Amino acid sequence: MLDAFAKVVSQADARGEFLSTAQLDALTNMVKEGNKRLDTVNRITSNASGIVSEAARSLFSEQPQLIQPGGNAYTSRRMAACLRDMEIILRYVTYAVIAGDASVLDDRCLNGLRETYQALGVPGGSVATGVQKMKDAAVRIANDPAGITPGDCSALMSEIAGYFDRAASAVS
Ligand code: PEB
Repeated sequence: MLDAFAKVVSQADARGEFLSTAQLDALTNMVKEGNKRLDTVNRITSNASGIVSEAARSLFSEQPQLIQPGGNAYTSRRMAACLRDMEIILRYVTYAVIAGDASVLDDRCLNGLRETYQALGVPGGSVATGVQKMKDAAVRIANDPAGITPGDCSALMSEIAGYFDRAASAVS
């Protein structure tokens, strides 16, 4: 598991070189813009259950077969497992955002997840749709200009969207 700092250290060490100017510039920018990252993680974290339930409600209204008899979210046990899975994925996305690096998401959440769903008979494409819906909700909440110092958060928002996309393509 790496963060943005450990990542460049390991890359530089693998080449036996000092940190490059480009690497230092990228980290300088990350520090300078750090409050945006912290605020974003704070907002997503404190709205996590709303993000999960909004996304799940929308998924089940688009794919009602999931909650009908025989569906993969039918019975409270499977519904609970589904909501829990979405929450786990969202939690690892927040870890990746704070770290500024996807490796924690890859190593501890996504690795082997597609195979797990295949073995369980859970439709990965539907999980991916749920993840995309969490992305929309999370970016909307994180990018809301209300009640915060206004600024350009576009780069951070596309980084965040990238972590959700990574999760969605890992399961579909
Ligand atoms: C992954 N999900 C399930 C299981 C595991 C995971 C390991 C099997 C064990 C269990 O039921 O607890 N666990 C989960 C995860 C990590 C982890 C992401 C990462 C660290 O440790 N059903 C649907 C939707 C979808 C869904 C499409 C979006 O209709 C999910 C939610 N996951 C789902 C369901 C089950 C499951 C298990 C329904 C239960 C399957 C079953 O027992 O029939």
